[in-house]
Amino acid sequence: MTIKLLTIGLLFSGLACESLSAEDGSRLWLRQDSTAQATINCKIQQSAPIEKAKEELKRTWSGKPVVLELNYDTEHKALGREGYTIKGDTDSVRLESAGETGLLYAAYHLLRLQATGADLSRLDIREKPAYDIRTLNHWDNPDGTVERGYAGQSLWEWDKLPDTISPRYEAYARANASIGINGTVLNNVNASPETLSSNNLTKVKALADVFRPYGIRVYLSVNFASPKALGKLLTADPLDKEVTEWWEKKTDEIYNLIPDFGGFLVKANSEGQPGPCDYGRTHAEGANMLARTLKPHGGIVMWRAFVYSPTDSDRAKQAYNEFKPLDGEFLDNVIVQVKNGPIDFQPREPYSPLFTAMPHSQLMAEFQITQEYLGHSNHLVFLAPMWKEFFGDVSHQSLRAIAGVSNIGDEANWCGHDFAQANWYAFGRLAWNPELTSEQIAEEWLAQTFCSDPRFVNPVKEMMLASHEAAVNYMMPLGLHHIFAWNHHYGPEPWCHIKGARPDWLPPYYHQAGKNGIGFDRSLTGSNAAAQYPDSLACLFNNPHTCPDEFLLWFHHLPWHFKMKDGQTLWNALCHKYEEGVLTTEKMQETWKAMEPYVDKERFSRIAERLSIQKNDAVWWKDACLLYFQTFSKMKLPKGIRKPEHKLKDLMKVKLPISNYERPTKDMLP
Ligand code: BDP
Repeated sequence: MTIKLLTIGLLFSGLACESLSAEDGSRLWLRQDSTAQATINCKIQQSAPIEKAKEELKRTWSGKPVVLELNYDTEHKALGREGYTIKGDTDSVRLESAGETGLLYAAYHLLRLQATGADLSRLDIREKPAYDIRTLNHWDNPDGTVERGYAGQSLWEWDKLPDTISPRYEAYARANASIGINGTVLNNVNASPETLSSNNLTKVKALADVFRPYGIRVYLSVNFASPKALGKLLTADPLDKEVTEWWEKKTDEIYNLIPDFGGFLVKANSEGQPGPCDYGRTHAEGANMLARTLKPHGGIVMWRAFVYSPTDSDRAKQAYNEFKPLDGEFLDNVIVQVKNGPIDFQPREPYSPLFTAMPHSQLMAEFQITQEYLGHSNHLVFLAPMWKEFFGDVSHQSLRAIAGVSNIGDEANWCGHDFAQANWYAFGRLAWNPELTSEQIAEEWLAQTFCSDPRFVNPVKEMMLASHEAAVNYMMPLGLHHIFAWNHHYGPEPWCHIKGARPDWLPPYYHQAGKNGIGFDRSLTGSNAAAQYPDSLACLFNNPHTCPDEFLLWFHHLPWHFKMKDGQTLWNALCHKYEEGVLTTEKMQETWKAMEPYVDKERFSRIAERLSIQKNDAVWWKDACLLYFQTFSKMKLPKGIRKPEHKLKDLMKVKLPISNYERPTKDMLP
């Protein structure tokens, strides 16, 4: 944690906007080069992370001499192997750490200060990451597709590994290290058993070798039935001796190749994946069996709590019902990985009640960086404010680690949308220090990725900070959730009905709109999911007059005429929220238009085009939802709400020809 954080006052002596040559976005936030001959003093021999630190400083640093030193005094030992100090006076800057990776992080910190135009005359910084484990989760498949990925194909060229090493692997590691990410789960949680084949493991080793100098450990998602599918055993029962032995042998094989392998991520008994419950065992029994095999090697198990099945029980309650009774049963190298909300990465969710219900277990938060439910890489939605809302409710000290589902693919600009890079960046920065503000992160990212001129940074920062609320407003305001189109989750389909489909995958299950009103009753009179929260919160959520507006329809089914806190009817409030969402996207377009002088042509027009899609989509969402809900409310659109541009019957016919790993192109959209 930052003990003394130098406020980045953005003095704007940093990167000016003078170079407006075309940019494809591939350099991310690491675009600074320096022709100055920096003096770097470092006596430490033969250390890969330190070589990288020196390389980075030589490439970019243009200030006074830098001294890098390992220091094992009490201060630095307390900061750990990844923590560091930066101290600078008029003559030199000293980077010190008790670990080699700490020095690499210190170098990136110093370069960030330079790039953002911070005052470098006196430096006195101490840093220690909030979590030891800060991972990206890639949902990448062996065939090169990326589940819920909207930036092209997977970065990993499995068919060419281990012989061909793409230069992008190192660029990826460098970008992660520059923001403190120190772990990567390479493959989809819907894991193929082939992941653990000997052939595949040699490829994983090749990647691990590239990432190691940057302080990044590799992890794998594993299929719980691997002993059957790959090992040809008759069972995958975690209490079976042969099964345990199979895992032990596999684990030994992995560690022979990759001595610093991080461990396994497991999605078990969820959405059709195999797991211990197939054999009448609990999640704890399954997780602990794997944990025991990893323990001698120093590896961990990240066991996901994303479970639900098509029962009568409210989906929002199921993970808690299944995991809470297991609190205290997990071994000490198991971390239960919980999505931020109780359902599934919706535009806004209350926090998952598991975070305050398992005091005797190690928990980690899983955020989704890729915008499955937020307009894919077509919409500009800056996610730091959403993650900060989570940290506002869940104390970051109560967590053991943090994971983010990656938005990275093989497109030149990595993330599909140039501004989606900001979400990768923000995830890393918050995983290091959850106390940073969204504003500070946006400023840093903009200054490094574009330029530090306040005439650019200030308005664009405001646009970023307003973007998440805008998306909630034009998609699912007032606590509505999961009213997306079937499967690909792009665009509205509140009417969606698919014969034979699980009800809890269909929007009407969630919005419950009818002539009597709208919303999911999770209060005492309904599913009572509110009772899974601590009493003070449950009490607040239970009463529609005290429940925060942003969660009103998450916890309550209310009549269309329900009187809101500000006196207007629920129907009117809903209409105004949708309108507000559209208005903000229009404002975003205007803001961006005025930024033309500060941005290279290539990125300027690419972003402008995406903003126009976003605005059209916002209108589509507003029209679809209001016209559809109006068939129940039978109420007029209030004053101030612009007339719909579409007809409901036309919107109900829209079917986008995309799978769950593609973003739609403009010509497909209404
Ligand atoms: C849902 C996604 C699905 C993932 C699942 C998960 O729609 O593709 O496999 O989450 O997290 O959000 O396991």
